[in-house]
Amino acid sequence: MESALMQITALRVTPIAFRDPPLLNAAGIHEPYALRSIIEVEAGGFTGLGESYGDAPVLAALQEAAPDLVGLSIYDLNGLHDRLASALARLPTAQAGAELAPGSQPSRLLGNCFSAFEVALLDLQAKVAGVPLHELLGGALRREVPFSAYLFFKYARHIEPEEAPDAWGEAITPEGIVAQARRMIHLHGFGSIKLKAGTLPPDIEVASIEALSRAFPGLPLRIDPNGAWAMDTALKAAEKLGPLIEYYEDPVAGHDDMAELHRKTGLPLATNMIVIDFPGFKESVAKNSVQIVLSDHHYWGGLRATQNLAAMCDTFGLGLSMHSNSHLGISLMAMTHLAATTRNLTYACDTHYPWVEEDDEVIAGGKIPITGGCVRITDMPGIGVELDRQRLARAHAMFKRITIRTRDDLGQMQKYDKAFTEKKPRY
Ligand code: GKR
Ligand code: MG
Repeated sequence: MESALMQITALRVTPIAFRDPPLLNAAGIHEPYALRSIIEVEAGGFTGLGESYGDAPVLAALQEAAPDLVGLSIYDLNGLHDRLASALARLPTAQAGAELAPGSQPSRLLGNCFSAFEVALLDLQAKVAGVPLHELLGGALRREVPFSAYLFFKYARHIEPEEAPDAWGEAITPEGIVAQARRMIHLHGFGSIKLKAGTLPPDIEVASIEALSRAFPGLPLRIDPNGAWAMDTALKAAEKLGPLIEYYEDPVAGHDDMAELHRKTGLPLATNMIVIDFPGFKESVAKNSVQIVLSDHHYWGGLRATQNLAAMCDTFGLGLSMHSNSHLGISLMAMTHLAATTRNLTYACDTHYPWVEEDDEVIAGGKIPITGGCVRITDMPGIGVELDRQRLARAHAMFKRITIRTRDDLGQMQKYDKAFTEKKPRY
């Protein structure tokens, strides 16, 4: 009965851009701006919020589908799926998406769009019920969700002379990485560290983990070369890394090499690259290629699909952690509510949020605090955040001002080094 009254009356998909530092990774380097879409869904005087990728193929899909969702009950998530599937079928075949932003890959479009709108609908459902999102997701098991300090090798400034340097400075040596970790831990109190690798020569990256373990004795450490290392390199690195890391994330590419590396080293291997859907999960179980899956509701098809993933990990004895791309506070709070309600999510989650500038956040009150290494859930209805319209307008204006429309870490790196290619393994 109530459901008939709670039909979607309006939707908005607003593309935004925010500043991003020159962070190095296996694909190249971050451009000066990251893109996101902010989703607003209205029904019964309430507004539900979502946040997703802002790359052109995803944006086009979200904007194509949005009008079709008017009139849908906010509780009808199967209906959401079906209407999205029909809307996306109208789109021309999408171009390639960014490799390190799996949600922007064409094959992931439906799950990605579903997730974007599902979060907004669940926020709306919870607001209508007057309960926090964590209650809708099954109840909070923890009020504070731990995140890890996500470190990157980086340059002091972008190559574009008009872009101002950030406050983090250069980090291209083990000493630079330790200094970056000190600053991040000082600001946010993180109790574990992840190092993005696959970019500088592996000796420097391994030495950086060794330096971190000396500087922060006892803190859990992870390293993530994004599949850029050859088997020999990963095996050699494992001799030094083995005693120091809690898991080894995507050191090599593909199920077969990951399985071989695990057989030879016994180290727990994690991934956000080879298990990004259930067929990939099935292959990993058959080959024992992965021991810890990094979930990410943005490309796993939403919050409820990620709960299914958690149940699968539990069933097959795999660990569960959480992946992140560059994002703002709506995503951070959706991730936090999900993690707070997921029993077997026992590793600190990843987040790029410390790299976001305060002025670039679009939610009321500015950036969400990360203190003691944790984000806290609240009992405010829904996700617990609202948009600040001025901030949103500013971020949208930034999107309109820049020319970046799809993440291109490779192209950005080629501005520094024309000979840089996407060759993998790189080392
Ligand atoms: O932002 O450079 C980056 C990361 O490399 C990101 O794109 C990855 O998706 O964080 C990610 C990861 O864990 O692989
Ligand atoms: Mg990763």
